[in-house]
Amino acid sequence: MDDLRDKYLTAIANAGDEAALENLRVQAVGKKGEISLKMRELGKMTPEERQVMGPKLNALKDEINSALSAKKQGLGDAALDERLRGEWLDVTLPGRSRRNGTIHPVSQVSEEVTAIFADMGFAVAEGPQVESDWHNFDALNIPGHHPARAEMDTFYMHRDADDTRPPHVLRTHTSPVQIRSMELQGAPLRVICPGRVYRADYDQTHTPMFHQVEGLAVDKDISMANLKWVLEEFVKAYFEVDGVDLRFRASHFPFTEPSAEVDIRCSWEGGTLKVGEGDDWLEILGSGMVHPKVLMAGNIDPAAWQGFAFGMGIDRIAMLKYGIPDLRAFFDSDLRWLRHYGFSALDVPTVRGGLSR
Ligand code: 2NL
Repeated sequence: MDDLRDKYLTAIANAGDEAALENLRVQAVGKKGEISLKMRELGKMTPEERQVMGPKLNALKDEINSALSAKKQGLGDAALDERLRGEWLDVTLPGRSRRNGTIHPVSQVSEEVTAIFADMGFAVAEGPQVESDWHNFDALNIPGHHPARAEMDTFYMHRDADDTRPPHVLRTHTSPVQIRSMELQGAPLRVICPGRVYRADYDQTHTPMFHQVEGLAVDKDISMANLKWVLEEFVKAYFEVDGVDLRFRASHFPFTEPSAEVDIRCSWEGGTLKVGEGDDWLEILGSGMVHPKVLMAGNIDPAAWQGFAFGMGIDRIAMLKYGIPDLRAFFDSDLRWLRHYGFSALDVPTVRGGLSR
């Protein structure tokens, strides 16, 4: 027994790493280890022998187990010390100039759009991405049976089977934020609402999450003429051109009456977009005069106030301005793509200082 004890305690003390230690553990106290086999022999002994040998073997097993775990702890500490020596870092060194991350085109364009509309007196409003179906649909004159609800490929939140309330939705547009702005602030009002929106659609030109910016101006005597001027100013500033022709095409949205889709004059010479020249037209946004029912949903009296509203896709106008061909790459988090299409965090877009440099 003493030989056994000396043999293992010496070997444990000399074990060089955790693998060697594990081998020793198996050899000594593993299922078929030397000590375990000895313990199995207790059964063949006389009761008197067993009374002496049993406690001795148990004590030896305990002693070896504690030596094993003490050594294991020591080896672990040594390994950690070794690793920490290797990972030593001088935090007083100056920062490296090679930046990895960049500002994503979606963030850049949101900032650009915000700067342009801020310059025309629009505030930025934000709201929840999980919306009540009332704010997302009913308030916007899209009742339960309306085909627009089905067309929107809405994501519905879970409801228990015995819960009869309509389920919340992932907002399909940022319009509910404007409803909330009307409820909270009343008229007069000028806001833009940029943010994430969700529709169950995925192909070359659609992702289930994308970005939208909508604008709303409510005041006395607001007309389509005001809408046209604001949009013209926006397009010129955004595409950084001196002049641009806008074309208003009659359209239909449940939340505006009349409604118009807006195209801008452009050319695609050599595959690159030029805004303000050429004979092609490019659709960039939808707009119209706010439907009286929508003003009422926002607690604004449509007999006293009018408003215009518009909405456009941020991802889409980012692709157009910066020549980005594939929408899906927007959401791949690919650093190489970001280094190519991303922007410097230090160049903050302003109307007078320049939007993109
Ligand atoms: C599009 C068209 C549009 C609106 C959004 C809106 C919001 C309120 C009231 C009335 Cl609260 N209208 N938003 C109006 C017209 C068009 O978006 O093609 N978006 C990508």
